[in-house]
Amino acid sequence: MRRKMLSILSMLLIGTVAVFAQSKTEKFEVKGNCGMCETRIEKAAKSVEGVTEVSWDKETMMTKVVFDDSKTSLDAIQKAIAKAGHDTGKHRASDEVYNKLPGCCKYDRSESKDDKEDHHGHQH
Ligand SMILES: [Cu+2]
Repeated sequence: MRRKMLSILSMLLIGTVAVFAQSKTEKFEVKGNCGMCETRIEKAAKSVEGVTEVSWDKETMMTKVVFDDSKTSLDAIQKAIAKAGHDTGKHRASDEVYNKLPGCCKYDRSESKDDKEDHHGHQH
């Protein structure tokens, strides 16, 4: 009888922990250039309900997000960032939004570098 009570009690405890442990931390890449991009990316991610923390690093282009797993998903967050003009691993920003970004924010989005070589050559 006592043993049974204990196992019920521990099951209850595990259940309680699962309910409260919904805060998830994830990292993913977001393309960007400067401090303005940082503001834009973080603002976009924070506008998603359930996101509590965002930080984008312009050196590594990695975004760290903390969010409530029951309210939103990594996919929804990346979608919101893409909507603001920044490519993420899962979602690509539309050309229209990308073209509206300020000049300094036009990050290099060429996956195939073949057709952009002429920018780097300085032969005269
Ligand atoms: Cu920028």
